[in-house]
Amino acid sequence: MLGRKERFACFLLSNICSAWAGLLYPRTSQSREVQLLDGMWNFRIDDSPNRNAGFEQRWYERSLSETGQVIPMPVPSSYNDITEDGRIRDFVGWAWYDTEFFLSSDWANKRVVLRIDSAQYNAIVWVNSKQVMTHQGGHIPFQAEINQYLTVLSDGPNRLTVAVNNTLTPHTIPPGTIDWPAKDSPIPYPPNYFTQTLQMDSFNYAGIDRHVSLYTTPKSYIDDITITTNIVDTTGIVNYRVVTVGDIPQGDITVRILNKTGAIVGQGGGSSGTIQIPNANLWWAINTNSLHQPGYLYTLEVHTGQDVDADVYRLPFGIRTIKVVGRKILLNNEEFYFKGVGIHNEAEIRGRGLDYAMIVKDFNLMRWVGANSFRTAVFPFSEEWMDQADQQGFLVADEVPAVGLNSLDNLSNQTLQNHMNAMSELIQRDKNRPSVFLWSVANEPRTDRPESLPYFQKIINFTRSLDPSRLISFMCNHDFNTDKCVHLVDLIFINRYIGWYTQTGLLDLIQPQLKYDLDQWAETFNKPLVISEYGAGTMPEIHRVPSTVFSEEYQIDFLSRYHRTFDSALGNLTGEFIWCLTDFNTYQSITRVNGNKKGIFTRERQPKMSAFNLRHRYLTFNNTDFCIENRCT
Ligand code: BDP
Repeated sequence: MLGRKERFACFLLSNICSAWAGLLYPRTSQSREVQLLDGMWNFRIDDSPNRNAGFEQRWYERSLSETGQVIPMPVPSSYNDITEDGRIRDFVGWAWYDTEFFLSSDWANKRVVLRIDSAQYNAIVWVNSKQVMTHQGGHIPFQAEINQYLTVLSDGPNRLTVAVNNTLTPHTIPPGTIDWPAKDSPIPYPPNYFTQTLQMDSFNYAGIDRHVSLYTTPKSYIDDITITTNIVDTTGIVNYRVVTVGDIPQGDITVRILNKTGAIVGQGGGSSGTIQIPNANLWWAINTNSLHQPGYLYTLEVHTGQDVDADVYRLPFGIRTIKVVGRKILLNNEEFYFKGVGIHNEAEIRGRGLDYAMIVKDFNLMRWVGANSFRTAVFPFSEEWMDQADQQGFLVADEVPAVGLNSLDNLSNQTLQNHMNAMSELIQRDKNRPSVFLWSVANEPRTDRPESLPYFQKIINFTRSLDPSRLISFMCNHDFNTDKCVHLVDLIFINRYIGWYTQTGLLDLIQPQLKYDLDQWAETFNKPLVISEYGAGTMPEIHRVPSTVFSEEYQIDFLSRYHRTFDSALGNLTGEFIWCLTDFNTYQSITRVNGNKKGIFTRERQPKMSAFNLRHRYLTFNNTDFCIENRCT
């Protein structure tokens, strides 16, 4: 059952209520099986002038290979980086995929769900020529029960067809535009020529970039679980709510909490309740306090009965609290400082498709530099990625893809609906993660106009109504005296580029101007203040003394001055997120030489000099004397 606030939110926005169906990650159990459909699929783009040939000719009614020439395409991956064909890299419109699969006859009496973990941006899905689901928005799973479409359960292949469209409009999240040459343009263009303009610097990777799976549940099943936790003295308080579908009497639901060694440490029954765990092991962040074990997870195990057709689901969770008190952030009632990194490196993972090796590598890089937190800029990362944050103990600022809402035209009712939809899906997916301390509703939105206020009031109130237990903010690039919405947030995040986008090359201006800026924010708002981005583009192996922009020395000089200033403002500052962990791909532009180069690691995950600088800072935090070349006093 939905809570009162959720029902009210759904009443206001009836078209987003489907998001409140469960999005539990597919996990095996005594009652559930999972079959991955990843692999080599068939692929073709629809480059017909109106990009509509696939629908006019009903490509979903046959094998894609019968409709024209197909190429092999790995799923998961973004199709853009796979071929040598610039038309595929830069394609805008419907791209078509298909594959075939067989099911074990054991599945005949089970509920079968098809789940796509992410398709960028719009997707339509058919099973055996019948449309089974549509979804708008990348980076978030969507799923449907498909039993009625599986006409050939045991004696033939099933065909799965997916059409994915990466077109961004002024009202999508993120927004963009399709630009056609003026009809009466005297300048010649090729026939049917158009371009897509992005309002973000990241490359608009597209395709099926995460897992596709089938999983089974019994016919009556666990649809959703919500856990919130609290701490009283040394006792962990675990509130749970289980949503079931089908004929499951309340009294049949049992809930157990297992510790890391599998011992039962708490029990409950019914679809909601509270379980107390004396002397609980709390969930702590890594690289913060050596007395605390980071990332301690319990398992909530739900059974819907004892007989063979009962459903069983196991959900990892952590016991922790996160609070704002004045200008401080408290994790489990202890003051916390974010030694953070902004990450855009899934841009690369998206380029290659979800890649377990890269996930582990990037977590190893974060551990190595001594970080304790990161931000998923500027879209939600995969669940496999987020699992590592829970397990290793990184606090996460979890962001929807609302990047580039930089004109008032983008702040329409239609955008708001899409934005709310994206928020509710993200919360539905990640609401049980101890790592997630913050819902970030946008990156650098147009919040410096009075007209923006109603929009941001609505999206922030809506987010709070869905999850009052976490903090809410947006990444702000305006000034303390120009932003009109920052009073709505729980803690203030500011992106700052003094010495890079402004005052380029003028290192001496960083400390006085940044200090003034931080002091003004602190005096104006009695809220925690965090630097959510600061960074300088750096070409590895370009060296200059004295330093100049794009050299490794400039990045060090730039960062050192920021760090000095942060340290001088420590009472006012509750954390810093460097921009960014690794270089990443962007759209082509003359301000980006082969992508965004603000990484402290290259795209190949090798350190620039700055990685050592940050590592030293984070591992010897509060040692304000550290400064390469002693040139940053
Ligand atoms: C900031 C944006 C971020 C960009 C960054 C940059 O928030 O998404 O990647 O600039 O240009 O303004 O490096």
